Amino acid sequence: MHAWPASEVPALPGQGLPLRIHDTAAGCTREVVPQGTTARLYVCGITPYDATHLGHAATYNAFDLVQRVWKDAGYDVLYVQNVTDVDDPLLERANATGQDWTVLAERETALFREDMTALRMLPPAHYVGAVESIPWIVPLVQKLLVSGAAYRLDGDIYFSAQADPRFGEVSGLSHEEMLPVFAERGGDPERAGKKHPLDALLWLAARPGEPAWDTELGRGRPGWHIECVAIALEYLGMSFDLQGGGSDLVFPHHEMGAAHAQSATGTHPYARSYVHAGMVGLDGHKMSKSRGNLVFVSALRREGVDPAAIRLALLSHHYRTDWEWDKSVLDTAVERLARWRAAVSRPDGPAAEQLLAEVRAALADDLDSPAALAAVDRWAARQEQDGGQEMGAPGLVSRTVDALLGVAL
Ligand code: 5CA
Ligand code: ZN
Repeated sequence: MHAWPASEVPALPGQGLPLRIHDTAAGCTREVVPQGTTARLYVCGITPYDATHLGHAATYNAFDLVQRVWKDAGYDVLYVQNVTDVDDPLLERANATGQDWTVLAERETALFREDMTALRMLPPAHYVGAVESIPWIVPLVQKLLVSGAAYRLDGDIYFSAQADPRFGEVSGLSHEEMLPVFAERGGDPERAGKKHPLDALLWLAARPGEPAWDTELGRGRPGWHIECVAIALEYLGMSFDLQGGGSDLVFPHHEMGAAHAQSATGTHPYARSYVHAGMVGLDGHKMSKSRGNLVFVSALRREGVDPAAIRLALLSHHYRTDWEWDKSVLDTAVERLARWRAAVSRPDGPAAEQLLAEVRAALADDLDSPAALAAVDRWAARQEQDGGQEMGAPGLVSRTVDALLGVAL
């Protein structure tokens, strides 16, 4: 499917710094140096049964910063994102509301594109639906069946968690710790007949009233984790640089994805780093479609909130922290945006080279966007207090904020 239009990334003088980022699997912050001139990035996309909320937007903002830092450091970025356009939650919502599941998925995906465009998130080069990826999923599952890493159970096909000796290395969880999380996040540890409670579905045999495809695996539909693996392997190959998503995807999704891919190819690692954004909450709970405590990007836009202010609100928190959305976060961002716009609306100002260096250093240091905002705040305060004589400095500030933070002043 098609992605959304790319906003220009202004050129900046000099070159950015290598990215240091927290890798969940390594359990520490370290340099992720892309191999060659193209950095390969996979970020898990939405399940399109409801509109983009601020939690989604915060997660995509984090990986947008990754792209911007890499580009600034001179890399091309090959970015791939999926859309889980067939899965249990989508089918359940379509059923509950009497809508056709394809219409629901298309409508919410279109809204997501609009939100991403408004927020100036750089689009993926390949934006791929689960349905579109079935032709790659089938041979992958066949391969796992042949090697004994997958098995059939009443028409369904399961991945054998024991097949990958590295299973557990992404999340660092023990099997005991995994079990309750697996049950909570779409797994079925209790199902009778499985070889191991942590085995995950690769393929679901057709169920009455549900969509299904006729394939060499039988009539059915794909499981969740294998969808991302098939898409990532198709466009990026093994050992791509960074697998991203929110922290709720560490287990089982990214753990299972790594195990599926490593077992299917006999090589490792699936990704060279696994990076996770914290959860955004509202009223004391993680913002989630199932709980319904959501603030939608599209609703804020409809109320007339400037998308640049929404983006600044997201940037005011470090991507790895869990944080709570409330009105004051947005109020502060609206006020900051106005201050910054006033500060760049003059032909001259305090020299901006140091600011550029500070923003670069902040983002290269595990995407420290609050530190980057503080640097721009300091420049804006100097401009406000005693101004400066350097012609063109506000232009450089404006390009810095646009290229590295995705905010157009
Ligand atoms: N389609 C799958 C991934 S393959 C999925 O998790 N879809 S989702 O719509 O539920 O979430 C999309 C992305 O937003 C995921 O990276 C998820 O981790 C992230 N996300 C979901 N809720 C929040 C939240 N409250 N705060 C931050 N990120 C969130
Ligand atoms: Zn995914």
